[in-house]
Amino acid sequence: MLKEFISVLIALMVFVPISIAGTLIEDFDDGDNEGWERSPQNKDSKAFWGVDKKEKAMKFDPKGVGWKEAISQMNFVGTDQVKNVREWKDYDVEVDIKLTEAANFPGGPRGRVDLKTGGHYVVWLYPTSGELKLYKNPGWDINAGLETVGAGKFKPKVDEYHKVKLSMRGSDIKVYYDGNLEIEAKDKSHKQGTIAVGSQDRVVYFDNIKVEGPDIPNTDMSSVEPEGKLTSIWARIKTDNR
Ligand SMILES: [Ca+2]
Ligand SMILES: [Ca+2]
Repeated sequence: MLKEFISVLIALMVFVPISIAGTLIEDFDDGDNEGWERSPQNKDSKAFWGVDKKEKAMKFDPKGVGWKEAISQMNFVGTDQVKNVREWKDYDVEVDIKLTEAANFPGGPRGRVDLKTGGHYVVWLYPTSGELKLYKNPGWDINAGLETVGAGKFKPKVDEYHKVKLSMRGSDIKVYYDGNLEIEAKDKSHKQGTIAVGSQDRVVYFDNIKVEGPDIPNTDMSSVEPEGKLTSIWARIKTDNR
């Protein structure tokens, strides 16, 4: 009897937390951007999106092109292990952002991105004025009908990482900067979708992305799988013995 009770207790401890919420972590420390893809907008422009090997973070660099050709975003489109990105509904997305100058417009994180239409919520940082803005947009293009959902403040700092969190629970949308609640809003336009990072025309770094919520599978996007590790070790041994 006691044995049964203990096994039920263990089963509850193991399964209950998993059904409540999961966490996806992406710190780019493995140097790849598996699962990330550029949006259709300005996809072929010279503006750069990719993992900076030294910084071990996602980097955007406009590469000197004008903002209209540079403005773009990197979407998390998922992998074989993470297939349900289009169905993510209630979740928090937290991103470390490093500005390289106190100038507009370095962009920010996006949530509930509809990979078909491009509709989304987005936090934009305005380092020149220290404003934070929460927008909604029905498509990929920033001129497709951008609307302000909320506004707040932050203290712009360059060359160091600061946390921006976009929290979406039903129609409650909140934005935190370094853990402080800065924007509280209500909106129903976008109900589900993936995450993204976007910028307009400033060099900016995104790192330590954390997504938490009931639809999110526990995943480390930067872990080296044991199988992959073994394969590379074997390959090295072979090469060494040649
Ligand atoms: Ca990193
Ligand atoms: Ca990876």
